[in-house]
Amino acid sequence: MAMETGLIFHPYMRPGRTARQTFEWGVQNSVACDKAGFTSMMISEHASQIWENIPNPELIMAAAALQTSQIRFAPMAHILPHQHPTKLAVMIGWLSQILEGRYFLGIGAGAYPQASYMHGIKDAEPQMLNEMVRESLTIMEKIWKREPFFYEGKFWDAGFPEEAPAETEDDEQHMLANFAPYNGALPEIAVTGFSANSPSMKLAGERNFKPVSIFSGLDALKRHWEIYSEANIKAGFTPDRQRHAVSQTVFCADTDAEAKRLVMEGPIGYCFNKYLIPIWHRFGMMDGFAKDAGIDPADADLEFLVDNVFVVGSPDTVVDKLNTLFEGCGGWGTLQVESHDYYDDPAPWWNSLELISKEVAPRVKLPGA
Ligand code: FMN
Repeated sequence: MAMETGLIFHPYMRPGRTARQTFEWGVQNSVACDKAGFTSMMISEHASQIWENIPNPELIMAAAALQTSQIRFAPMAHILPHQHPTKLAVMIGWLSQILEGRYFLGIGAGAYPQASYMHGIKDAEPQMLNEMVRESLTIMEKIWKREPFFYEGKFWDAGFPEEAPAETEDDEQHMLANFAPYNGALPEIAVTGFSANSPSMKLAGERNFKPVSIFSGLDALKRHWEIYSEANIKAGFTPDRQRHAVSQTVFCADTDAEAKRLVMEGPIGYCFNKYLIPIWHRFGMMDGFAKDAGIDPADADLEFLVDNVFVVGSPDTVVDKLNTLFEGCGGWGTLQVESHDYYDDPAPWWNSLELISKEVAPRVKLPGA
């Protein structure tokens, strides 16, 4: 079994990109990844960030449904505290039918307090957000079952009506629409984990959902797996590292020097200097990377990240770096490549995706292999 490759599309478009450009870049990436053999594409949902400018990941998936044939899509993540669970459950069911099952569902509590604020949550306490995630899931699962209920929750009320009997033999006006996910099966659910003592990883383990982490240093990643597997075993399941997806900045070119130049001087370097390095300092992510390399987090700059944290280089170098990373943390099943804004000059990006999927992934040693 080979390591799977996925794309995660946040999409880190530089300020000034129009909605049309972002949307077009999303659909182009889905088609390119489908052709290159990527198994999944995850698309973020953000209402507040100019650099993460997709409020409705489902629109890109719907546009890509008719232009792709193999790749699976997931919102990563729908932010459950920000919407009514029935509205979301019905949309998800319909989209999974449109995609004829090439769909799984990423859920999250929300990363940015500004986005929570916009949805009426003034003090976004993690504990409350996580409770909202759990209640939303309970309601969505009931809606997908299509059995009559009425639920009065702490955050939302919702129900499913009884279908009225037919008045005459050929009467169809009483029939209820079926927006359950494709084939009536629950979609696979994936949960995003970020913090060291991740409540999301605990939820994923308890419910046997797919764990998805952002790479934020070896300790955090090892901790995610521990939290997930402990909860998973306690709930009677057998944890499978193959299901763990980890997102990482990966860029491949024909030579190491070319790859480093394209990252330092291109869209990835620009995005990190302007947006992600300050954010990583703010969210404490830099601490883990600095600890792994034995430096002061304040000294972590773009070149440090390119050389020590990102996976950048020729295919041989990228394989070596991934194998070393896997030895250090136990490995994972899907490498979720972080996408960037190569809209103006996409050729190096398409080349990188092809190399990662065709020349790197088959040579990475998987956990237990
Ligand atoms: N938060 C968002 O507001 N929108 C997103 O699209 C989003 N995507 C994420 C993707 C990944 C891979 C990860 C790891 C996190 C993402 N988040 C996103 C953050 C989550 O909403 C949430 O804040 C985080 O996973 C909480 O993790 P914790 O339970 O480990 O503290």
